[in-house]
Amino acid sequence: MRFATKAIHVGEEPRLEEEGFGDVAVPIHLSTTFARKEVDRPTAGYEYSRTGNPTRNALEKRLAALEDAKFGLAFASGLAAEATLLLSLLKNGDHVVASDDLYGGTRRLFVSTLKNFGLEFTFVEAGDPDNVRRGIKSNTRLIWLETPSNPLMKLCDIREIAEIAKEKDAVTVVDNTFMTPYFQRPLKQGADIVVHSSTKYLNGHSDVVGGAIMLSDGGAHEKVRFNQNAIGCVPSPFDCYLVLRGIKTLPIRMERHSYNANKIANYLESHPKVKMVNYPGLTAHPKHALAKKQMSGFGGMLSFELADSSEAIKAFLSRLNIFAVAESLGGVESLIEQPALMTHASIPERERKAIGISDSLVRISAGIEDIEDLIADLEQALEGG
Ligand code: P1T
Repeated sequence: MRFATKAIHVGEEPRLEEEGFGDVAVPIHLSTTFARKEVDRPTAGYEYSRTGNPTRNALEKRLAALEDAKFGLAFASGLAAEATLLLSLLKNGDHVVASDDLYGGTRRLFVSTLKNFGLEFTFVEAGDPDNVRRGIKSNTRLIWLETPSNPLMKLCDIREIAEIAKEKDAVTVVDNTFMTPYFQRPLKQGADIVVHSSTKYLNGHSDVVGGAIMLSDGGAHEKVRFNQNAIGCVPSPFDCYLVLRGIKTLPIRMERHSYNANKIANYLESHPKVKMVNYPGLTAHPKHALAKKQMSGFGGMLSFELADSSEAIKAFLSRLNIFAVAESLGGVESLIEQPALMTHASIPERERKAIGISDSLVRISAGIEDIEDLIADLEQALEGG
């Protein structure tokens, strides 16, 4: 089965026999518990909804299929997935090498929460695989990559870094939120585990907070599955239904997000008030060649720096009519934000500057509206004042 077919059908096959009604859309199983005929035999394998739920099960099958993984697991948020994963695979004293440019909340989880449990983190500019190699220590168990990164759209070579990790017996995890499996398949390139904030493109309509893990190693899956239940950061059946519904249109949405982002990036690149644009689809992007090799599209995210003062940037943002000034990304509506003040404000200023996130950086999540309207909105906001 190809991608768009899987996105619609896997996990949601109509049940025509037994007790089935032939539903073509998965039922939302709200029941928190499941009665059994015999005390030692859960009905159809279901006991309690934190442990397993039929609607979540349908979503988990779909998630696995999209990344060509053996297993998929759904969580209550992207960060819940990340925390559960690291607490499942690592123990006190283990070390992680992570790319330096990460979603601010991921970095906060690592340095403010998980550090207190004896996990160590080293952040490196992973665009150069030698930096990853140099970051590895005798206790390194895991490499964490975000490519393209949030918010600077930096890329790293998954294949090359996964090989370095394998030499050292470390697991490679890729946060594939920005590209989605439609444009990038980290597992095919040697990574061991993929994580997602399904809040973003997978759901695609800015009405669910969710997370996902996809992997093929049975041992690792068992540990994460155990802690999905033991820690309990599970999504509601209604949220699972919404993500399943959102995924059905992922391929056509991603094409349009990418088309619009490409047009916006080109428009901004030639605007005199714009100092620089970060978008992997631009030939000026330092990793454009890697982007063409590693991804099958360039995605809907971009960031840029304005030459203006922070007051002027504030005024520019307030003049926008169609773009909403908001955190998050990956929904059908276009969003714009200033990472230093919003999504990445939890990173101390000195570290933020060292990574390259300047106060004048602006990030766009291109929606799927008509591109003429989006460019016109940016144009009037840039020209105004
Ligand atoms: O928000 P949550 O579903 O918990 O996902 C966290 C997360 C993980 N990984 C990436 C790449 C992300 O972008 C996010 C969340 N990001 C935003 C809210 C944002 O505006 O960037």
